[in-house]
Amino acid sequence: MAKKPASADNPSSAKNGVTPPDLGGADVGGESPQKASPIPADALISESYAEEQADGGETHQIAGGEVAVLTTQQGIPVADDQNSLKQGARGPTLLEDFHFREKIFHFDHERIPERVVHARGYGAHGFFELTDSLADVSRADVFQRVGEKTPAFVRFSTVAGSKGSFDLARDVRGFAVKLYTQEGNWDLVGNNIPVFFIQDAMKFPDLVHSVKPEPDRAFPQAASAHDNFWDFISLTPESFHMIMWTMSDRAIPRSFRTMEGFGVHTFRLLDASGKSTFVKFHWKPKQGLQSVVWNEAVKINGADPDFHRRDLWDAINGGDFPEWELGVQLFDDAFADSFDFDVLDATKLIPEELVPIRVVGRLVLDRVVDNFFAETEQVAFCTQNVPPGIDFSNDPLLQGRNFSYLDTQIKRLGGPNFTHIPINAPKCPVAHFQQDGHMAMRNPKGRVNYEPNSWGAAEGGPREDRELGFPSFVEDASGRKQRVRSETFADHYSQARQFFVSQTPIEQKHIGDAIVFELSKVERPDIRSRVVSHLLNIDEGLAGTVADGLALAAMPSAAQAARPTIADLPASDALSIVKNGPASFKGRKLGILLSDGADAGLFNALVKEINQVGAVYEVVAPKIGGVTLSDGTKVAAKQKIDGGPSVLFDAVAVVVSDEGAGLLAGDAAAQDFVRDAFGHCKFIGLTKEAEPIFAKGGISDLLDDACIPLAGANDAAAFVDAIAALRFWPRELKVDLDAQ
Ligand code: HDE
Repeated sequence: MAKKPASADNPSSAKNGVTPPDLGGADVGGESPQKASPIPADALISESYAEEQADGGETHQIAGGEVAVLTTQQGIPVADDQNSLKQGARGPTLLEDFHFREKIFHFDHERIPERVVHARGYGAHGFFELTDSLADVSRADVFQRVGEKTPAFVRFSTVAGSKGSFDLARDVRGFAVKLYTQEGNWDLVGNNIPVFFIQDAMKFPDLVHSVKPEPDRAFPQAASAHDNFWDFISLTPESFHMIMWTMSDRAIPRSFRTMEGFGVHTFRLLDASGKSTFVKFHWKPKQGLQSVVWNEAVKINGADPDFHRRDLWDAINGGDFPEWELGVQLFDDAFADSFDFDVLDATKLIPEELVPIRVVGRLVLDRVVDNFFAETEQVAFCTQNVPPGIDFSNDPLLQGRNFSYLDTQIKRLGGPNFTHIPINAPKCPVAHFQQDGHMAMRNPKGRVNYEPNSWGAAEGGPREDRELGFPSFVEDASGRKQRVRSETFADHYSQARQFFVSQTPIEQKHIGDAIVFELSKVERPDIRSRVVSHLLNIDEGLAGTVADGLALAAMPSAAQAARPTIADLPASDALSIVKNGPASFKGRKLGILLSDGADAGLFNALVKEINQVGAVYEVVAPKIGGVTLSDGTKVAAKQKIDGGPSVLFDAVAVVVSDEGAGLLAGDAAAQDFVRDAFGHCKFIGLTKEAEPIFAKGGISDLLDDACIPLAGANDAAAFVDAIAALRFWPRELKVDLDAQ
């Protein structure tokens, strides 16, 4: 008996707990369901498993085509997935119901421990292409042949928040890259900030405990604005360079696509002779740097907590593949010895002006994951994964990380065989004698599982190779065994100051605002004051702004500094976001607020211009069904006005009719739309009919050069040109209390 199709009048889901008559148990063991072309098994289960199973699946017909027959994990076809097995219709559930028990058992075990830090993340596939050979300094295969592409997987993340937290926390972003090279996996587990809070891995648990929700109350989530964090920071002067970065707009990026990435530590490159060159790795976004503003970030977190992951998903699926250049700063011992700071100290960077960046490749993300859990959640980065030709330095933070990552993966992924999971498996040959353990998928074959052995080439298995194998840099190591921090790590403020003076005035203002915001959430005045005492060693103006913003009772004296601040380190343009913004609106999003009767010519011209620069737009309207334009054409909306606030867009245009404006002017969401766009210094295009909305929003008297009149189709091109600037910063001085 062939299976009957499930359809509306023959549903497989029984109401009232009654077994559906057409899917009774008797069918299961009966005539085999119709076999046809292999089912798309990989749509249901993991790739390798799918391959093995591809021929074995059974199918049956439902309205719309053939589908796979639901099975248990053991492959037993399931007759009824709606009702558990009972003794009588109203009787107890029976233990015998293996399908029910397996289903619930598996569900109960769906979660794995989230990452202790960087729990919230989002990944994508792509490739790395070498554009300039590094063969002169590194034997690494990945750096030899210009034009060659190496598969890549990248996971971006926030640090402090849980897996389900919002994307726009003020936080460092992880920028972890796995390159599946022909000599094994290379994991460059970096951040979007080139320095770190601490110098010695010993302090990492304390740092992380301090920033996470406080242990008694379990809040605040994904926020550093609380006593414990600032208490720790105020007692850890080495963190102040990093604090300048995390209080800057770097910590609230517009998109993963608009962030830089940094390897942070000094690594080594080794050539074939074993000669070492120090290296710092940089990822430079082709999209230009861009961030949001804090008030906007807070609102985005409510409007779209998935703002960053959605942005990446949409960009890649829309064919706008994000791209970064890989840059290296190369230097030798002589430079390291002459540099003002220790190159092993992860709280310091090397200004690009001092050691220029050599661009050697590009990273392109062109494929989203098939399954979030299988790939993004299970991906396991380890700083110790480096191929021959790349090596570690003695940075004590890096040395500590090399222990931590492997250790954490064993806990998180449940055993030593996580490299068998496809996302973690190298794409080059793997041969060793390691075996067994939880979830072993591919044990070595044959009789021999040890080495040395005398079974000969065919049976004896793999052998070490002094030529091809991983060489560690050969160096002298001596010194007293002691717990100590090197004297060369002692300058904590000079580069913090250098970062601050390298910012444009608006960026400096944002740093001050952010510190005031954070410390205003700190309950203990002594902690607030202690932070200011450190700021005095960085920039007196900044310390004054913060003291004033907090209404501090008295200015503290400057914190005792282990080394006096070097006040005249030259400003570095590379450290500013504003100085490294995009040249066009490409990859950005315009929000167009439309009403019935809106000017069709203008709307169409805007769409044309936006498409031409490679940007996207979304229509926001009073109703999701859309609007009818002046020429009678209908346009569907992407967002209903109260679900599409202007914080979701890089710029907005308000294109409405008189009648539409009359309706919208009284609506709080529409008022917020224009008021927020204005408050966040965005460019705004507006038809003259839109005026009542701005009046009710209370901003019609404030309109400035970045509020651009749109009289008709002819104004569209100039508007789209103007919005390339992304923000009109002079406005902030007028709309922000902190600027008064
Ligand atoms: Fe990490 N870090 N980290 N970290 N880190 C982890 O590994 C650790 C540090 C970074 O998308 C953990 O798999 C120690 C610096 C990223 O999966 C853990 C120290 C930098 C990611 C861990 C540091 C990073 C992590 C948690 C101080 C920038 C996410 C889960 C010595 C260069 C990778 C995991 C992903 C994740 C330890 C400091 C970047 C616990 C001990 C500095 C991007 O192993």
